[in-house]
Amino acid sequence: MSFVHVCICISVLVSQSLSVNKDNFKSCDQSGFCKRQRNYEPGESTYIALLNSLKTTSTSIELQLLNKKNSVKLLLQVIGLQDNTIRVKINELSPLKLRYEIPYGEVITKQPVQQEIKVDGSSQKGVTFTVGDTTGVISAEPFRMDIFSSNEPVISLNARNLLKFEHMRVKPGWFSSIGSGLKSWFSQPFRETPQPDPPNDDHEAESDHKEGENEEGKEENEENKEDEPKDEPNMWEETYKTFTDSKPNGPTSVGMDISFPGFQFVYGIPQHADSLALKTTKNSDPYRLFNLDVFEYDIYSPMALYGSVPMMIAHNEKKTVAVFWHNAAETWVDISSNVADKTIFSKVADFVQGNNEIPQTDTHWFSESGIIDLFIMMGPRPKDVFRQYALITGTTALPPLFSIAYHQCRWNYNDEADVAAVEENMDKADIPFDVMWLDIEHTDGKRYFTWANDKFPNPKDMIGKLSSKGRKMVIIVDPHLKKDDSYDVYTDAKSKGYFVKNKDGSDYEGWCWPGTSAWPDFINPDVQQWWASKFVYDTQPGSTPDLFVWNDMNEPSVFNGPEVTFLKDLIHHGGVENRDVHNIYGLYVQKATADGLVLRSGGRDRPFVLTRAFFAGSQKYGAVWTGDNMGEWSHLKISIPMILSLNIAGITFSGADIGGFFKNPDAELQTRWYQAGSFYPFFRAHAHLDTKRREPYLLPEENMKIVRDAIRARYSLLPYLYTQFYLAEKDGRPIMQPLWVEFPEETATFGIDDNFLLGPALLVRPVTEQGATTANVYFPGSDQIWYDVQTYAQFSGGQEKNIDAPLNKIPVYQRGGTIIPRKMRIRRSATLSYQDPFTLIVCLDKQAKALGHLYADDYRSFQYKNREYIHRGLIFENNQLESKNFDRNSKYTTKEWIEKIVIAGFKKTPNKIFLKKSDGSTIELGHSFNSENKVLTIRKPDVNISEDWRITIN
Ligand code: NBV
Repeated sequence: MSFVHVCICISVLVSQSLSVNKDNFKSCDQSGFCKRQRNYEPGESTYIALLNSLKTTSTSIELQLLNKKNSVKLLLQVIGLQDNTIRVKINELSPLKLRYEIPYGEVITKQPVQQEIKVDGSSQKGVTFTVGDTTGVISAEPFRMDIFSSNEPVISLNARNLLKFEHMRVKPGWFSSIGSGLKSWFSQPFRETPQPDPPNDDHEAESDHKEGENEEGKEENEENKEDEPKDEPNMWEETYKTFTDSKPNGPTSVGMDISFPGFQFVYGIPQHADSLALKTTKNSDPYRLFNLDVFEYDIYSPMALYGSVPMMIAHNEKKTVAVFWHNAAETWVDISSNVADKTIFSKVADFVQGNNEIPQTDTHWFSESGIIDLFIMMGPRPKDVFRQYALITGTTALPPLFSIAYHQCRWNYNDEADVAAVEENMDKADIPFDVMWLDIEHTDGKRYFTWANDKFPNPKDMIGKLSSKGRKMVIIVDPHLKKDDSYDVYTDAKSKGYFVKNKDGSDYEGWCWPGTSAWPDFINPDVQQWWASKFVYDTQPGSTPDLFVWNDMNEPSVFNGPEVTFLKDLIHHGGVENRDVHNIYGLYVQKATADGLVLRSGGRDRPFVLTRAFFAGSQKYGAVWTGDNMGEWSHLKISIPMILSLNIAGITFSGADIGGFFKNPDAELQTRWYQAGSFYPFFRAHAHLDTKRREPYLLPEENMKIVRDAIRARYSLLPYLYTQFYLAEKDGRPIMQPLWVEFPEETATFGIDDNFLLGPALLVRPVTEQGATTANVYFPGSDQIWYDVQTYAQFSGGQEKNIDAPLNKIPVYQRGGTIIPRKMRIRRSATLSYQDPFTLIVCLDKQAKALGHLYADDYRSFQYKNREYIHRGLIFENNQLESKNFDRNSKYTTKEWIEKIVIAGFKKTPNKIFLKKSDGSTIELGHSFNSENKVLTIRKPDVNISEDWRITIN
């Protein structure tokens, strides 16, 4: 099939039936290791822990695990980490060849700080240990590990005996056919046997790997050849459709069960188009984590999508724990539960019989290669788990302010005149926006870092015009480079040997948008630097400080590859197979791009890069979106759990294409989508090349006005959102949050994923049903008051209520007890509002108190890391509102001031209101009081936001 054919097929598909072609993607049964691992039923356990091999340091425990069937030994390491976290590594004791481990740097920035682990006792039965508040028991025979929090078991490893390590071995028949010289060479390890992480204190780890032990391991392997698992098809070579994976290392998968006793709900492991609460996979494939470009993806499906975060949270009313499976190979996760599958009748029967079985969720994880490297985060509450995970993989980098405003995108804006016309029309319709986007058609023949000169002859002038209104431009830069000897980016990479290689060492070539293409090997740090250097102003044509980047197709997507991606036996830097690093390729593309944007400003300005493919840790490098969704109501609805799932797995700066990428949404759907999207952390409208134009000013007037209001409301909220991003950078908390994050004890919230919280203070229930004029809103917290953000009408927490929601209404509520900073003067772009004054919205709780944060800086550079920011604490109690410096280290000055304060839930008519400033002066302030809705408005305090002040209401 030619490239033209591929394109035709794609556009035919766009106009015809829209649903994924499942034949293009493997089911578990079609994946050799998935099938083997999933069908594995060990009956009696295969592994025992050899207690006489116990070694300890002040921060780690080591034990050998013996596979009784084939005598292959594994090395178990349990490492205590700071903040109630435990790392469990299982690797082959003496692998024939070093198994891949993700290096410190991009996923996990550096070796996590270790914490003391105390061995409390060891007997014939096993070993007990303590790390911080956590107790663990390693049972020897059969091997299992149980983790307790306050004496209750919360996580068990291998409780179902599904630990299975396909140890590296010599291909059957091959060993006996080679000469003795080769045989002895082969019995040496290819590289050094992996060593445990060194402890980060003075105690030296005793080396476990004594001389000769590798030999011994090999001998065991050889001696026990008969006990090797039977050679099944797909172990040494695997064919899928017309593609053959040569599998030079044979079967190397690793798998283990992880149970969560006491937990009925588990969440996480994005990216899947599914509900937030994960389902049992009894009647489906396991959830798959393998970065893929899935054309027209199905919803409510465990199929893999563009990115992978192998992190899962288990939550109940008392505890929250999480696990992070640190492995970048293709991974599948099976979920079963002892309650979720029960019908209402069996639950009633349980009740009648007094069978109060403790709920439990069992999961089974398996990856095609690498090692088991599991981080166990002990919570005990959601915010603790987010912090613990952030200590491992990092937090979302504080984005520049413009990037959390509204983005106008389409495949494609045709030329400079088109860009100018869209901008003009947006201005005429008075709809603010900050960023214009250009898709692949802006390039010269899909050669990234070039411009189609006929359509975009003066990119710098075009960007300059946008800049004059404070706006920016984003262009797409995909990682496939057109094979063309006159294309300097391609020839440069080629001459440097920077492309991903075939197994024979030649450059890999595949098809993508430009035709035959090659892919820079982003796993190589030199390639990352080389790529970054392409964004330097002198190098990147048409670039200015207001030009930012979008990385698409970085799973990577290869039109003629197996499952539309790389072959697994392609070779990366250091001889590593794609099999080992597949899920981190996209992360490195985004990282290298972000590095480039930082480099071009000499380290001064914050980058903005949107990526489609991602992995754990991608939050450090920019934003993520949910790819090619459809302009259908069901896709609007699923966008909420998809973004929630990304948020709880650390990828907080995320959103979905407003309007849906494929198809032509009608005006109602577009309107409702803008309303929902105005609360996504990343807010961008986008559409496929073949769709009708749908910039918001093209909507029928009534809809246009509603959409304009939604976008303008987003702009008024930017100070609050920006403050939330700042706080998220500090402690890893999600921005878009499931209700249970703030109300962890409220069981009714555990299954809710159509209401969410934006930060801690706003409850949002977007309308996602066609024709709906009401919506069921769940108001969490029986002691809470919620205020409608438009009317200040009050609703008590702890109830679900059907609310009127005609087309112009977004059910959004501010929580009593919170203070939100807003900017009410809406300009053409957020950049133009840098110096504008704030309005504080104070919503009182039942005790007539409220708290809030206000964060401000220059909104674009890294200077905030040099203390140039303002972080105020806003406190309302005893009828006084006070602004206190939250951070004495900060030293930023600004012209921004406070022009208005709204206090909702104020019970009595105020008499006089005074403002006391930091210089000691006191002035009386004007005010008005609405006794009907209990809203007090204080006018013009006119205080600079960096000052201390206090307002007293008499
Ligand atoms: O670059 C074209 C599109 C892009 O608009 C979209 O957002 C990406 O997800 N891209 C995919 C490639 C073509 C998809 C059919």
